[in-house]
Amino acid sequence: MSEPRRRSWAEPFKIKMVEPLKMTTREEREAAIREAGYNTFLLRSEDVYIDLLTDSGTSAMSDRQWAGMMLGDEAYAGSRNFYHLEAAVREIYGYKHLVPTHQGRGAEHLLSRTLIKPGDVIPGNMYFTTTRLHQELAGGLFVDVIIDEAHDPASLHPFKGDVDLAKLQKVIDEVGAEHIPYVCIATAVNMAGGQPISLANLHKVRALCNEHGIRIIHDATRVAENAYFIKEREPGYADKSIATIVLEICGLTDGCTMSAKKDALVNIGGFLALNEWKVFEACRNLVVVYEGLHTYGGMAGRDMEAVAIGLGESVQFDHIRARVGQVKYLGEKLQAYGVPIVVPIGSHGVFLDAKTFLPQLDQDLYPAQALAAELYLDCGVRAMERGNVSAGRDPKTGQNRRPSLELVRLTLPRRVYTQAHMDVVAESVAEVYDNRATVKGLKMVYEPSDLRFFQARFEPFD
Ligand code: P71
Repeated sequence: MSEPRRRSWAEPFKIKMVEPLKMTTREEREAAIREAGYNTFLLRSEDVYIDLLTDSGTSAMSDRQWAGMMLGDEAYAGSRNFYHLEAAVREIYGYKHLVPTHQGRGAEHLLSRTLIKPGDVIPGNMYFTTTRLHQELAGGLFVDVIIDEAHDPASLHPFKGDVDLAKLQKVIDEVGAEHIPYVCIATAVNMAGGQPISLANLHKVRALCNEHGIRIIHDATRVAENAYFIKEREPGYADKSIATIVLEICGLTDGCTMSAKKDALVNIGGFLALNEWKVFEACRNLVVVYEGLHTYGGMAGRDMEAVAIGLGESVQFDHIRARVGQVKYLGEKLQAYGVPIVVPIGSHGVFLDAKTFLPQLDQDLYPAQALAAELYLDCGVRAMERGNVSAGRDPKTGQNRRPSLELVRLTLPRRVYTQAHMDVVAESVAEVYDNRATVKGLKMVYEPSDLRFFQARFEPFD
């Protein structure tokens, strides 16, 4: 049977269960954001209409995943779901050994403690908040080796996740390969705006690391989304399947940390996967200290089953096309209105360029934080700050890092919202854009010492 003729894509699923949304009044939202210290992380989800805080753990599971939840083998040791997950990781990513963890940062913790010695340097294609913190807690120093274009929201480079090989070579020359336990390579680089790394670049990174005997550890959190962009944009890959591309990416690296809450379409879960037996053995020793027995690592049996099934769904072409397609739909609506966003439009969300959006605000008045609060006030859309608050303070100088990218992320959960929701979001952003001259900055009145963006509190700056 031939496929029905189709001019545009549509969601490759229909909806079987719904969750009603609550709408609020402007007065209610004013009270809620004040109460939350102008930090969208501190809002109650009940006070949010369309929740674009994150795509992490917020996706809708499929009927097959829910059925898998009923097959949970909740034995303390040797759960059948662990073996299923191990087989899925071997088949879909190609890594040999699996250490389950409760979520991505659990894997980062075990890996950092195992491989990093005080004084070590970890080059990477842009920082991620939890990843860098675990590297620092283990005594390491993160060094950014992503191409310059990644720091420019307006650059149209198709692979803004690429590594600048000259920067990487310089780090190796300066500190010596023996002080680099691994190079950290993220796919669909989150903080750059969901920007992919090309396979051509990753092959070169591999060759350089081979020359110096340095490992590559892959942050595989959004590897399927990266693979979709490779299929779309990289010469020679148009006819390859997402699954084949994912295997090629993973095959160029020595192991991965994974937050299964993103690509793998579950509400909780993660893992570490490694090819080297010795590193695996060391991490497996630590997992029982910090997470749980090595055959569940903090997950219930049912959760491991849902991850195993979700990994398979993540590499289906129709799924990933609709997922990235929905992000593109929202991004193009905003572009048509002239709203400054990070280009090319990324994989998991649309990133508003708050510096250009609110040029009247100095970066220490936290323009992205202020813009996220303003968006919530307009119609109850919740976004996330990804700028000066997220970047934190430089441990040496104690000053705000004032990163080049000062962004507000409108992140799309997978399989959760419809095109009509995207239209509402676009209208709300446009409304705030029309009134941008009236938006004021914020001052931080409470600052936690670690990952301050989660719990920091602000007041309007007059
Ligand atoms: C996201 C998250 C969740 C999050 C984490 C920290 C601050 C704000 C939001 C989590 C990731 C990620 C990458 C590339 C590792 C983790 C940690 N992202 N690597 O984007 O995107 O995983 O949350 O499961 O511990 O909202 P974890």
